[in-house]
Amino acid sequence: MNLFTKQTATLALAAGMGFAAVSSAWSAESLQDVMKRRGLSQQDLLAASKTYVPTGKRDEFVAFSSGGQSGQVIVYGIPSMRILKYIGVFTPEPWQGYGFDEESKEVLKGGRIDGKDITWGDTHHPALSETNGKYDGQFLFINDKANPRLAVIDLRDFETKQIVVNPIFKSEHGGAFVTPNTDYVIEASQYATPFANKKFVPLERFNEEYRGGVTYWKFDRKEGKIDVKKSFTLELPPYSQDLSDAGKLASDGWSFTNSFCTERYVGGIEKGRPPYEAGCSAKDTDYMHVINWKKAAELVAAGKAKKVNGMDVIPMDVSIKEGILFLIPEPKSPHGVDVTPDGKFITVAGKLDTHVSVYSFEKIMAAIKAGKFEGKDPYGIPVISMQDTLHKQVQLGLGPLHTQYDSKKCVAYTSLYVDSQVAKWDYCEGKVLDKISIHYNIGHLMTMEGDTVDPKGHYLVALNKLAIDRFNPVGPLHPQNHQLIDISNDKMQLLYDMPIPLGEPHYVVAIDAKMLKPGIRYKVGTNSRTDKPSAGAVRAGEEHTDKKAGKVEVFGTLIRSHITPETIEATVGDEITIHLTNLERAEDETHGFTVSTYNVHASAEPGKTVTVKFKADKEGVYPYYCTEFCSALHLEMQGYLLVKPK
Ligand code: CUK
Ligand code: CUA
Repeated sequence: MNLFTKQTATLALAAGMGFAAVSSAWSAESLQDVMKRRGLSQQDLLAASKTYVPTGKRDEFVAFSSGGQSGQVIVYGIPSMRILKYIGVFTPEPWQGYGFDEESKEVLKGGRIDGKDITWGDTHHPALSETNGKYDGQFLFINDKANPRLAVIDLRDFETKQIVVNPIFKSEHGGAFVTPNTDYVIEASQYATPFANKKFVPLERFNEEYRGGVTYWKFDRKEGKIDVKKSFTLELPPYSQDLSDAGKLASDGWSFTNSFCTERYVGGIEKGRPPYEAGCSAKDTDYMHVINWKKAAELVAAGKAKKVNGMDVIPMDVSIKEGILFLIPEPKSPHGVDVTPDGKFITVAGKLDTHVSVYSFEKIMAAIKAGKFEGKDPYGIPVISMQDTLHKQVQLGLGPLHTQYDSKKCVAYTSLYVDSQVAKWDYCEGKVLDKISIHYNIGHLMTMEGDTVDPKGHYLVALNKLAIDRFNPVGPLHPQNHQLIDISNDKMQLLYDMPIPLGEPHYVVAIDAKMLKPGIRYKVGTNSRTDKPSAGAVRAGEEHTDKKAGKVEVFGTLIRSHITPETIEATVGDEITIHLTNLERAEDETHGFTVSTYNVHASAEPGKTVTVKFKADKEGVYPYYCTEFCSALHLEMQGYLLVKPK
């Protein structure tokens, strides 16, 4: 040990001297020298100084990005755009033991559909929990478009705690968006299917028997879980319902969901019919759905809903009769529907229109109150006229998609997909203020806390669909490009390109970093996925192994640099369960655990108890070890599973 210490000290001294020599040589180089050597302009330098976060310093905002087809969430800092974490959500993620230990398998099990494990997801819209319309830093929700699911992530430890399956839909895109106190998480269906998941209905019966809908998942903040029994769905026509937003302040209690393909077109090129994209964009307008969710919840409480597949569903005729559902035409094949911070206006961007349309909530309410409708849709839902409710229409450019808001009054930003631009505009006066080119083809954009009642301004992130030539080539599948834009001045300034190497992010939300207060250790013996004491936890000195016929159950511990027990004995065919409690209290002292060839892995952060389970189906000797380089004697943190023949 003495020798070890001395040797380390000598090495450190040598390394230190080397470094000192190098750094003094470099410090002779001036800023001008570096600019010349690297070909940087003054503008580049300004951008760099706005994004650079010196070593040891932290970012101002933390962003939670959907991971698209990876089924995960990506966490990064703003303005540095440094990736901080991937959170395993719908897809197993071995670093976190997600899907490889028993605790997380229970979470993934919640996402089973028709008895099948679904081990991927298409995440689109993350939503942070809100209190009084402001982010509170407690929870994150994210949807799975491909399989109609919603996940809850607890921001005390950034772990996925729950996945729920929508029993009414087959796909969903219009979630997750939360109501101002996170009473409900809104999830709208995307592609209409036979109502309530009825098995087979031919496409010829599309208009009559196919349906869409909006689900309001009830969130129980105390439990940190969705309460499926208190959630409900509104049955809607077979339009492709799309993005949604909850009203706030002036419009609290209402929600807005737009739609495309209100043509109710059913394709079939094979049968000589025009393709979907033509049939679904034949009309000049689609419908924004205007829903009184507060009253809908009261109707459910009053027993006016029907139980369908275990969920309360409000039939369309009830919604119409009770006056909680209205439609307003919106130009053409819209995408985003975004309520202004004061809740007074709703911005809709029609992908195939060059305008954004700003609707006045006050005018919508006036029309409803006066019973002034231009007619009904084919299902009898009252249609309020666009003219009666429009505040402004502003011509922005080609392919407007999504809108976010600034801390400055009346200022909004809209993504222009076809033009590859961000437009800054004034929604009160209805005029364009500035435009900036991005690279390339922007989908969503996001400003800091820009969908709350209190946007923070500063930065905007453009979520670009194509990167093309922006990064070093890595094969035909390119990363996506998140571009950071400074919006604190009149003119927008492009600061930074950040490749996203994990799926296609659709939307991202960013919160003031000060609002996040994650824990650094668990109470010793915690099952982190249930937030309850683990039945497998033991304290130091209490480790033991129980053997029953065909079963071996280990109650062990992990602490630098030792796994207790050091050997586990079993007979071929035994079911092995290993519980391990990390006894560490020091920050960042995580131990990992795996057993050779049994496809198990757990990440035990300080205090956590993890469980792996498998069948010892082949005789042999299997090393197990800690998978985190946790100390100088990390490699010695090992043991053997001895599986003897029968
Ligand atoms: S998104 Cu999901 S298709 Cu514009 Cu909200 Cu990308
Ligand atoms: Cu514990 Cu390596």
